[in-house]
Amino acid sequence: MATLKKETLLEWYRQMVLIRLFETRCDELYREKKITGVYLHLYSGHEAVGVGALSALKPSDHVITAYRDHGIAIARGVDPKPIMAEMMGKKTGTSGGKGGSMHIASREHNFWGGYAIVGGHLPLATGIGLACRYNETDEVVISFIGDGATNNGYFHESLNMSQIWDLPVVWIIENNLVGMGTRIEDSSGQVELHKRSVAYGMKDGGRVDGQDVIAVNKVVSEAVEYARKSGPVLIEAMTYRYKGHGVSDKSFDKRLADELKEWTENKDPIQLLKRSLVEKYKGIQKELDAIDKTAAAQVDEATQYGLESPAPTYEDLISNVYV
Ligand SMILES: Cc1ncc(C[n+]2csc(CCOP(=O)(O)OP(=O)(O)O)c2C)c(N)n1
Repeated sequence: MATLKKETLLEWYRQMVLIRLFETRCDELYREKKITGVYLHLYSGHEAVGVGALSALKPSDHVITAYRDHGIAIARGVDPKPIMAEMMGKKTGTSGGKGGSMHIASREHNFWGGYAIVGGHLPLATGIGLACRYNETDEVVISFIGDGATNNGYFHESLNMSQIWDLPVVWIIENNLVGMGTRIEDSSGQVELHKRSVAYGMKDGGRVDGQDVIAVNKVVSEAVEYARKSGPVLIEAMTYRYKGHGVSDKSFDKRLADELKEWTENKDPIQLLKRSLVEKYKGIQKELDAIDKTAAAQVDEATQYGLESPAPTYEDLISNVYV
């Protein structure tokens, strides 16, 4: 923390607060049936992983993730307005309203999505890494991976090939201890998932506290620099999701009530950073309050934008659809 600028820390705080408020609003809008669809996966609790990791990238670098993607899009700098419109299935959404919450993407930000098939985006991350090397750029790809995706065949194929070809991919496992309702110890023989790197001869980026944005940024920054020059790295960030698998999953909260209490009361990434900032900088509370207020207004604005945006027309719906 000593070597980081106050502005940097405040920017990370701002992004994390914006994500949390955005997700909380999405939860409400889903209950009001303004956002529809079978699932809506919130990033609440994971904020420090996305924000810490993506702050290590340049705009020319690449990002890809699974379906818990709204927070990643915000951390990548995508405007919350089209993200919200996408969730409401509106024409002004990031994918014209045809993708929905699991398929947020922005070409302009080299944010390649948002994928619903568990592990399905991992070969794409390898492919983007191959394109970076083939075109002789110095670009890097960050691919987020759920712990539940690490036992899917795509994980093996994608990580192995990235190592064979020394591709510039930083693989970040967001280990939130469960895949839907299955505990990591019930799905993996090796529960320290970063150790999977040994199987591929890949650089082990280790296990990082995913609730500590500063720690995440440090580990990922080193990995990004390594990946630019040398090849892939595997990192495991320990985190926790504060809501159910999707917003309609109630059983999760009941089953793990004690664990949830511990992670929300003592390991909330926003509160941890806030505490450090208040200790270090006298009188910073006013600045933090102003950031909270601006973020809340931005979420209101995004909600209004989504609600007022038109639905896609029939022509919109049949465009860019290939059979
Ligand atoms: C190939 C495939 N199998 C099963 C599913 C159903 N499914 C959706 S999410 C999920 C759990 C994934 O957990 P994890 O990768 O840990 O991500 P998290 O939800 O914890 O972020 C499963 C099994 C799916 N979408 N795709």
